[in-house]
Amino acid sequence: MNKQFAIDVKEGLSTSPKRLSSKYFYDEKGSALFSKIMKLPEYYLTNAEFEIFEKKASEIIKLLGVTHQKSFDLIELGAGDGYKTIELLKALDAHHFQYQYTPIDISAKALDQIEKNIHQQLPNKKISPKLGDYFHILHDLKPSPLSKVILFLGSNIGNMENVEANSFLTHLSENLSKGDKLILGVDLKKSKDIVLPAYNDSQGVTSAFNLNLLSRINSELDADFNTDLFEHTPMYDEQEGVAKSAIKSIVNQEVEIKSLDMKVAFKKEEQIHTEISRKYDDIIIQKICLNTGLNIVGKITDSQNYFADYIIEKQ
Ligand code: AVI
Repeated sequence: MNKQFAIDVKEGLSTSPKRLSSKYFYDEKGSALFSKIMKLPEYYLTNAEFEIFEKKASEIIKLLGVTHQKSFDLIELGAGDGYKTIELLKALDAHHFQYQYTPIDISAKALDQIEKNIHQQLPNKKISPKLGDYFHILHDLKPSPLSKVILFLGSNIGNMENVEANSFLTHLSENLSKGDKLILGVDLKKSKDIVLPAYNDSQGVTSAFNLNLLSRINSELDADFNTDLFEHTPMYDEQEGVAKSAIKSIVNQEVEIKSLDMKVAFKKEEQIHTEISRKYDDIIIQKICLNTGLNIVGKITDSQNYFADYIIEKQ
């Protein structure tokens, strides 16, 4: 049993309002559902960022300030299947840059997938995937004499509150040296008509992704959630620029979680908050970079201005 999961579920379902962390979405089934989400027509984020890497890789490379004389480390945090990054690798190779690509992920399956994808598209490319915690690995890589370019794409930072994002960037910055760069991919603030469907798709994949958290509690903590009695509830606060997902109980009910020796009562309409997906503008990016030792040096957007990759430098 995952001890931290048990502790967090117990705490999250004992407080009011109830909450469960989105970091627990990604068990095997959840990761497969997220891969499906990224291919949904409503989930514009992936295509928008792909377009940036496909069409504007040269601009990105210019802002990175890398030179042909010196090799560098290209390190990706939470690499997934590498779909977007491969476009950057192709551009770097086409311009004969020397670099070592290190994707880091906590999932061995994701790293296998990225190796396969790179092997298919760039058969001569040698990569050095690392399995584990981002910061442990970055700490180990810090002594390398090569300069670093870190990739943190897909608006993954948007699943953190601003304060949390600020400490994440502080921690990241501590593991970098002067002049190292970060490419931070973020979803931009935009109208509800575009954002909300991305979190409420017509095929119900996002709903299954959210409700899978209850199935995970059932299987890992011996609980009896009936997922038919709960509903995926997405919201988007346009003013704040935050999409929020919750799971709503559709009846008054009680759920037993045997491993936690706990019974949880739900009122009809009561919600469990599961995820925030923040959308950004320049002001919020500046705010989360404040006092981190990181400076924004550039911003590249897609043609519809849906998504941005900020180029950020360690001072
Ligand atoms: C991983 N993360 C950036 C996704 C997002 O858009 O917040 C997770 C997700 N949740 C629902 N759909 C996708």
